[in-house]
Amino acid sequence: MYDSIKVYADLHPKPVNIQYQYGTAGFRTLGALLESVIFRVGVLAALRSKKLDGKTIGVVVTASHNPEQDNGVKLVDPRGEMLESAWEGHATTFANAPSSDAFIVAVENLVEFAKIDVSKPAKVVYARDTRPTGPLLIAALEDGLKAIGAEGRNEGVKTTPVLHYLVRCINSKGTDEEYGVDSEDGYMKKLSGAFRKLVTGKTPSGLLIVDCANGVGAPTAELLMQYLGDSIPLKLANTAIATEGALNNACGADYVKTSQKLPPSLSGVLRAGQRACSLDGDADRLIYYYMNERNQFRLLDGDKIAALVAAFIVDLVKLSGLEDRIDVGVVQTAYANGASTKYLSERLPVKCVPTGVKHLHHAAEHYSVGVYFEANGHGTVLFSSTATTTLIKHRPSTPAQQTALNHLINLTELINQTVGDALSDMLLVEVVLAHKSFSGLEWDSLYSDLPNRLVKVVVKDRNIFKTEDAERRLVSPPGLQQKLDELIRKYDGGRSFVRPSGTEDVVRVYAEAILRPQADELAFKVAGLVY
Ligand code: NG1
Ligand code: ZN
Repeated sequence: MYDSIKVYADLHPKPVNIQYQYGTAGFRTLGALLESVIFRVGVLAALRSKKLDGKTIGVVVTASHNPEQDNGVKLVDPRGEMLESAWEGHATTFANAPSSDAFIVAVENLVEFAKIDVSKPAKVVYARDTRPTGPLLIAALEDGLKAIGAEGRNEGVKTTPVLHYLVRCINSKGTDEEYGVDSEDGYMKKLSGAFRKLVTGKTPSGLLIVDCANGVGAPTAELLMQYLGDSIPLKLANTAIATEGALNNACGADYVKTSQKLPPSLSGVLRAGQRACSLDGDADRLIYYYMNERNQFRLLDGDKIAALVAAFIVDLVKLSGLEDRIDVGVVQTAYANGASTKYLSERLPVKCVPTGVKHLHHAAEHYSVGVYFEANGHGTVLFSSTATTTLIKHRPSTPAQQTALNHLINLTELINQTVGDALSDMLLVEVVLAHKSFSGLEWDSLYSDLPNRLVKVVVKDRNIFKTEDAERRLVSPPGLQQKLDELIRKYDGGRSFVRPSGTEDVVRVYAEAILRPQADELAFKVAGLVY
């Protein structure tokens, strides 16, 4: 095994003077710099599979909302969840081994440290997004699998959540927790079947425009539409996956959330009262928006989705008579708008955790039904296995209870339990809007966002910024938090925090206040203190 790894590793040498880090979104940098990393990730994925007795591990080659020239890679654990944290460190060690010999030593160390029986089988399923560097990187990944003798299953171009779904299906096959048919079609059938049941008898609230960010969400949404038929009127926009430079360019969820603007390609297309949504480059983030009657753009972000969905589920749990047996909770990060936290806290328990989907996901697992969304549109709803069993076994005493129960059971099928999926989340939002007969305006009126500002500050060393209390307070550099507290106190409804980014070499400053100019001023003053 080691001889073969060495031969292949020499084909994919590590560039000198570059340090890689498996961060909250896996490895991510210029696609041209990732060949050696992805080769090594292939070997790592196979070792993880061997460690877990031949269970299938997933690998997705994507850089999500980043520019087209970037790329990245994430590993998926057997239940379709993100890679266990301890192995993130192993991934970083593998990626940074300076030579093929050093890489072999790293492999030997891991085998010994993690007590891996290398004679076990290894299975890896993988996919990529639409980036031009994808095919070359997939070839490097395949070399990694060949080098160690792992069985690979190439899923071609797929969204991140589809790959997570596939991993869960493959590993749960034949168990009593079977998750679904292990194909993209199987997933689309599952989603569309549950959606149709949930909207039976409801009137869809008009055409929904779906901005696909010129990425992998486009072909997937097209396939989904075939399964949805006339159950929902959808129109896809920004579907140019073959156009160079188009991916995430002036479109997509990140563009809309960050610039708080309509993608220029939709201006003149989206009419007053009409709503649209944007996916990101790997279709795991979703942002909604609409034009109000004065033709102004209004954003409906991840916090608004959480508010809409959590309140809907709480009502269904009450209506089905399961209030005492199923607890619903929401998980947010410090970036959640203060108004959303207030709205949600008045209705159900809300927990704040550090940034990054894995923290939200784990915290959501502590509830029977855990709703989590980042403000930027990453999120899903988790039903615990006890809750799912309770739903299936419950015998309601009235027809109204039965209807609510059926809706909850169908929601467990509609919502991706492994990771947030923009398309599944979109259908979820549409279900709630149809049930409540809400337009964008009514949804928006659940609460009014506090004006807020997010700025990036480039600092000499972001590692000196250390936080506590779910990243809401700084413990280092010493004395800085006290200065921030003094400043924040001067602003009506002021809230601000500073944290180092996990994906970029910057420090992020977030600020909100009752009035727009104050939120802006607070953000810039805090940035001044940080710089
Ligand atoms: P960082 O760069 O650590 O702030 C960003 C997002 C996270 C999450 C990750 C992973 C913000 C402020 N931060 O993390 O929410 O989505 O990327 O993609 O949006
Ligand atoms: Zn993404």
